[in-house]
Amino acid sequence: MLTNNLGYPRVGAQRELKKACEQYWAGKVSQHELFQVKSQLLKQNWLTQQAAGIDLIPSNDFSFYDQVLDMSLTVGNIPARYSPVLTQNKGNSELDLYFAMARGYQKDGLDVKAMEMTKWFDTNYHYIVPEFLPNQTFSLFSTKVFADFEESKQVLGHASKPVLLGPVSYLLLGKEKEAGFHRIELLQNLLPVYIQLLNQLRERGAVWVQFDEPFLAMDLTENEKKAYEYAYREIKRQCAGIKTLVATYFEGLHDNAALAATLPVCALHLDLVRAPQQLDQVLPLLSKKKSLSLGVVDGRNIWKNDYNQSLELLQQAIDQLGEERVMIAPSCSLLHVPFDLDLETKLSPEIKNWLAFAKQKLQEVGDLQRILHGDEALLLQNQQAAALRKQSALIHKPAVKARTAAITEQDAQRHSSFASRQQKQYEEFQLPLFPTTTIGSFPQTADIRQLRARLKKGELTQAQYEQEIERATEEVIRWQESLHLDVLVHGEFERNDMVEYFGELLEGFAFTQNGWVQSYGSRCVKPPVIYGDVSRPEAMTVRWSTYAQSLTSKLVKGMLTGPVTILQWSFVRDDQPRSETTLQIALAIRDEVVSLEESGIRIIQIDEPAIREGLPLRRAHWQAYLDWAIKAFRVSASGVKDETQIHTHMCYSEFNDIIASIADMDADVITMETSRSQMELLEAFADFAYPNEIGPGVYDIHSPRVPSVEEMVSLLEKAATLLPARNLWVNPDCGLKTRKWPETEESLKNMVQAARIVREKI
Ligand code: MET
Repeated sequence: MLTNNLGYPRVGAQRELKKACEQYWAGKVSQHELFQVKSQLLKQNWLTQQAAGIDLIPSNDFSFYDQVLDMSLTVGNIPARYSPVLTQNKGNSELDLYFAMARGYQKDGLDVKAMEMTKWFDTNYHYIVPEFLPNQTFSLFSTKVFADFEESKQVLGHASKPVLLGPVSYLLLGKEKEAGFHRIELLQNLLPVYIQLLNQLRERGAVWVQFDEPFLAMDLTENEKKAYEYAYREIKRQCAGIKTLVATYFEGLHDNAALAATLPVCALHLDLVRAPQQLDQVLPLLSKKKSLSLGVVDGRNIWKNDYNQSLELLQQAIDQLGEERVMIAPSCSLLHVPFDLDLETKLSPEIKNWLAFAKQKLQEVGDLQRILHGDEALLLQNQQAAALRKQSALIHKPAVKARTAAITEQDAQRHSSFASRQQKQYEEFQLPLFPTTTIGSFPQTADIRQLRARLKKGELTQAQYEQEIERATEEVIRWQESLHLDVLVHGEFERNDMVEYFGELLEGFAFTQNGWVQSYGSRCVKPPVIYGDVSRPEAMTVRWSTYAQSLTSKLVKGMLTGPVTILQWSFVRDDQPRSETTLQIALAIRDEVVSLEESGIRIIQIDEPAIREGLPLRRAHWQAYLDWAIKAFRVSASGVKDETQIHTHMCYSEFNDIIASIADMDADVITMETSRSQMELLEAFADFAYPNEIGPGVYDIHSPRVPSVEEMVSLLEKAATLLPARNLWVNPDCGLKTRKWPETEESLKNMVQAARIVREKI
């Protein structure tokens, strides 16, 4: 029985890679120094895995930016617009080309934008999207995979297991840049490079090679299924003597089980955390001699493994296949969990005893093997920790559980229909047609961030800090008045982050000091940990909203983060369904909404930017998710009277296929990202005859560019041809937190002007 690991976090315990890369980009360290940092990190990672007793230790799982981009460089898939980076400046290296593709390049008289980036399946990791052209050919370009393999041999004293993004998933992750073909048709052209890679790896002494094929666990067309058969048949035919392991994760194989189980490869990896029931399905289908790698340790969450459960699955496989055909592994690459729990010195010891980060998870894989070989004490220890967690008073709040159990249909329902609410709100607010507003945050400048840092260090008292935040809030209220915006916001200066801020004020959340997880490139996030029943000990935003409202006779929107977004951007409990945790958060937010209303706030926005990204990977599971997610939003929004206007905000919005559910949220107003798509999205809302009010973003806040009055007028005119004018709002795409003040002012002035013009024209 072998132990297997699919991938390891690469940014370093103290984000060493982030720092080194950023210094390299700033020209402060040389490429040689950057590679030294890489070697240092790799060495530590490999030795940690070796010490934990992992047999199949990955190499080529390291990346300076992204493993999909690495694959593009490996197979020479470099869009032509980046070639000048090497030809124009002879001093540039392959690495500079690589970073140019990842981040754009503005030097040497060149100005090329970065390649597109998007989310890696349902994680918060972002990859660089490969681009494909008809009849494109490929050739081996970057030899990083060999270099890393050689380096691992030096460190480990034996062969590591190189990890390659599999050819079918590599193609499916990309995008066609021209019409008239499907990228999967390029498989024939791509495969020779993979075969070359494998043969060279074998010559260098590789025994096992891992192909990541997450798409095998997704919905596939017939053509895509055939591509799988073809690819791995060819690999087997042309690469004798190398052991191939195909890794699937994030979902179960479902209808692809027979396909996966009979692929001509040596081993298949299954994610038994996400889909434990697939073991029953796959075992009888598995072709003779093939091994199974059982992903029993959760690579997506931070809880200690439940050894009883894992052992049951492992034993089931051993009984059928024999020990020599079973591998023990984490469910997916450990890239998605923080590095090392031992570095957390401030977590309560009770909570810490429930957790495992990457390093501890490797230990768990080793432990499971040791238990199967007779080490009973390890099992006992694990059972004790699990029992303590089950009964902990920190987790279980009977009052919270009773409250979610008692939620009624009515709790998820506003008092009256939208039409009658809309009438009442018109009369209440007397807003003009095309009312102008913003999404909530205003520039978080260095001095605002410093206030928080100084408060943390004790250089400011709480009172001094609050005074400074009040000053910033007052200034931004006066400023919005001077711009003649119709509905104001308080600016969110008191918030570090839209989830962390609420997590810190709610019960049931814990925070780490070093729990960094790579989000994209050098950017890392530190998701909060939801460990227990969630409740709201006291009001969270009332103080700031009422302060802002007290300064002005204009309406100030209250500003909250919605339950689904808080869930999505945290590590969540594994001891109850996600839907239950979301409902608990929904009740806490509902209480906040009611408190805001009671304190005189008449418009309240509940942001749900993450609703779309929470969608399950398989379409068959969408509806079940949407049912509870939309319900949670409605519970959070429905405690108020008809006259109180509920807004929601969404970005990254590809809503076409879930528009009925968006409508079902029944927010009085939805604001969203549309400007980059020239209001295309609105067409879907129009086709659906979406009844409630909408604020389609009229300009893109992701760039410092100031939009002209004319372009916003024309977007609004287009919107007014699609939806009734009386239902339209005017606002930017998203919050303005990352912008600077001068461009924000220019842009909003133009936006207000555009609204005026459109009001007169219509
Ligand atoms: N209210 C939030 C803001 O303006 C919404 C952000 S959505 C990613 O920053």
